[in-house]
Amino acid sequence: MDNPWWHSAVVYQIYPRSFADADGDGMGDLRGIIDHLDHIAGLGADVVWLSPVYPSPQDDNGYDISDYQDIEPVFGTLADFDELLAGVHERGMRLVMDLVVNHSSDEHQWFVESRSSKDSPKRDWYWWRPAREGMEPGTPGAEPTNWGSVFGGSAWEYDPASGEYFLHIFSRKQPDLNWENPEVRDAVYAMMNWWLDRGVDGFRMDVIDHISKDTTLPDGVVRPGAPYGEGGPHYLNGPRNHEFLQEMHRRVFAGRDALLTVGEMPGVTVDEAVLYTDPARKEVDMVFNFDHVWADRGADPWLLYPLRLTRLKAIFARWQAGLAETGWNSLYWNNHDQPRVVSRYGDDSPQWRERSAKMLGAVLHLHRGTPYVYQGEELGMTNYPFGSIADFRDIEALGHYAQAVDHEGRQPADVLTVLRARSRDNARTPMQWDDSPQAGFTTGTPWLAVNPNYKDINAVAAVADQESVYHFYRRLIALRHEEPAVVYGDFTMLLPQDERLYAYTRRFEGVELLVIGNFTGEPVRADIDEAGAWSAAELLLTNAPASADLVLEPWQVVIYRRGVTR
Ligand code: TEU
Repeated sequence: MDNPWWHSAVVYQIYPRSFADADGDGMGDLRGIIDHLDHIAGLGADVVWLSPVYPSPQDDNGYDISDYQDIEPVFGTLADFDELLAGVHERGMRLVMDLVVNHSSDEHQWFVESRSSKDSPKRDWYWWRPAREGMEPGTPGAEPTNWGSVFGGSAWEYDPASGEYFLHIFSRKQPDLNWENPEVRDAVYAMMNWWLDRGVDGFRMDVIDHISKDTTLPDGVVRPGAPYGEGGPHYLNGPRNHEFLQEMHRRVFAGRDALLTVGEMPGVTVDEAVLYTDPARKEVDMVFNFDHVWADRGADPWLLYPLRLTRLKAIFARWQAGLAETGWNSLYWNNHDQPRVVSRYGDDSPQWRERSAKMLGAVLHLHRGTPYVYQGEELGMTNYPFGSIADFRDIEALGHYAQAVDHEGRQPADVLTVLRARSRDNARTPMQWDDSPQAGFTTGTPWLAVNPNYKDINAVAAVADQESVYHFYRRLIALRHEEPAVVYGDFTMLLPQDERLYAYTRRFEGVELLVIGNFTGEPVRADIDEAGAWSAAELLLTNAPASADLVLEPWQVVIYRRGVTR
């Protein structure tokens, strides 16, 4: 089979609210994106993924969609969208839309109708259930199951008008669609075809491993001290998930060329990912798994642990091996849900910020898979110095704070410490374009504060400096385009027990690459067999002066290339 184009592609993710505001209302928009397409093309990215731009009450910043076939007025119009799409295509790139169909907004017409009466033809488009047997509807504990929602509180919302509850795994303004109902699936596929006919090149599918639920809806296990039971085992990777994706493939993707489909799948295992991405099964091209961004937390997402490099490496090694023969993975450190990687797994102090950002980029991008760059990552943007809860906007952060402080009696200062490190708002502060007020993001008041470090960290400064993180990422992307071993090389993890160095090789058709990243602020010698041979090899890329004997400077990364007999 021919190798698909996306094997050697790099995707750039835009979070439209925070990218560029062309009309001064403090919120990013499509016109702002159009104005900055050259920044992305200049980096060498092949694909632009747009987080949701559809009409939405913005309860979860657009991941609550009230009309799947239009553009949110704050962002622009369908005409602006067509212009953006043309601008992306003119630059030789492709555009991937966010597809959020596990749930809609409660303000979507489908849900409005569904809620209107128990007899509505759309009643069964969502998960409506009566109160727990023997309980008075609307009273505490009467919810149909004990599941908690991801954003805090019960996963069930009581609707006094009909006396029933509807399911929402996320916020109460994000009711789950009932994929068991074929009319729902027909409507979703029709909408997807409409976008593809308009010219878009694929979809990033939000929580697409949540669409098939255990229809018996059993209670979940309650962890000690937890207010709710865990619904996840009953709605993640459910019995019909593969069937639904195969049907989607037949009804939407089959016969269309050059698409990219990526399934966001919190909790997906390697074995399941092989099934989801085996080309012969015709489901999706690649998945987003979460194991490596959950490497510094426990079962409770709000407990912080220092990163253990051996754990991170074990996770990557498992995924690289598991998908070596069949299937494909995506590679990411950052997106709109993750804190900034340089602040998280690197060192964002002025001394090491740029160097550690480059090291992290290189270590990620040289794996096998399709790399994703999240807006600002190419500048080495950092977490935000949040002062108080009033600085946050994200429904997840606010929900967690309320639950932890008001219901679980935790100390506000402790909860803030966790949010500072973990909140999704770290990723959502405005893109830093230049050193003018508001970092050139807006002429108005930004919806979320600009990071005060924008005078030093901004796109104009980075593009002007050949040694910047931006140009390093540009070289990494070029390397993937030029060097087949980056795309197809067999992966071997070295030094798996080392807590300081991340080292591996890639080998393909007579070429071997060696990557070593130093995850510490101290010099570290890489004790790798044949070190002499490697340091004599061609040094493709590094972020600090290279030594002759594989002693890595603080946060240094080296990428060597040599010929080998096959
Ligand atoms: O995220 C799914 C998801 O797993 C997140 O809720 C994750 O658990 C959380 O962000 C960890 O901090 C997707 C979108 O990427 C996210 O922005 C949405 O809020 C969510 O789905 C609901 O649509």
